[in-house]
Amino acid sequence: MLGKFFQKPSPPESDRVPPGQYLTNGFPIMTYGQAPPHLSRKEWKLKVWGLVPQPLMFTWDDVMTLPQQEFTADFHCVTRWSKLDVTWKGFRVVDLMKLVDLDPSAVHVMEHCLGGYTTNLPLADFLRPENFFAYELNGEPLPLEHGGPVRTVVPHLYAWKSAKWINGIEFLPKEQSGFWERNGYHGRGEPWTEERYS
Ligand SMILES: Nc1nc2c(c(=O)[nH]1)N[C@H]1C(S)=C(S)[C@@H](COP(=O)(O)O)O[C@H]1N2
Ligand SMILES: [Mo]
Repeated sequence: MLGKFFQKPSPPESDRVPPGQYLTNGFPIMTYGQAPPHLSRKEWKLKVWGLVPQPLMFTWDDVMTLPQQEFTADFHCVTRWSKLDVTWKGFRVVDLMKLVDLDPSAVHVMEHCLGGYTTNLPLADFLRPENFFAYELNGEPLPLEHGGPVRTVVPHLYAWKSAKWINGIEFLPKEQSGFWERNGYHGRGEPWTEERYS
């Protein structure tokens, strides 16, 4: 898929592009199946369950009490396109986690999405300070096809770990596989070491 939209990285960008990846200026939409029905911000809810004292439910108003900020992150899809410097706005995973009394036996996380998509990652990868729940893209409300109203952005792993239409976080005592992970993708998905497939 080389040509107008996909370019070989040239210095100084090349040191930001993981091996086997090509740069794109567009922002391709990668959805397995169809986007779920549109949810307004007021309709959106985030459930947190698993290794917590009791399940929690966060609303839009709840998460708006957290610090909000714009952030810029590179985005690497395992199908070999990368997009540098995507501008989002949201709140940090670690700030939401200050409201969660996590059991020390939790070692793994499942992200659940409206529509049924799931993706898993180790707790330490989930708790990285650069991970966000995002609700704006380039200064506009996050479009439905990119995961609006709210998605996760986990910049240091391949983008299938950045869950669109996020509506649940489950804390687990051991690794469980999400949708693509059950279908051959890697449990962790680190782009610099090309953890593409298991
Ligand atoms: N709910 C959900 N989240 C998802 C996906 C999906 O199909 N459903 N695709 C993943 C993949 S493979 C990629 S590359 C990114 C793509 O995000 P984008 O469509 O905003 O570019 O979303 C990830 N999150
Ligand atoms: Mo992807």
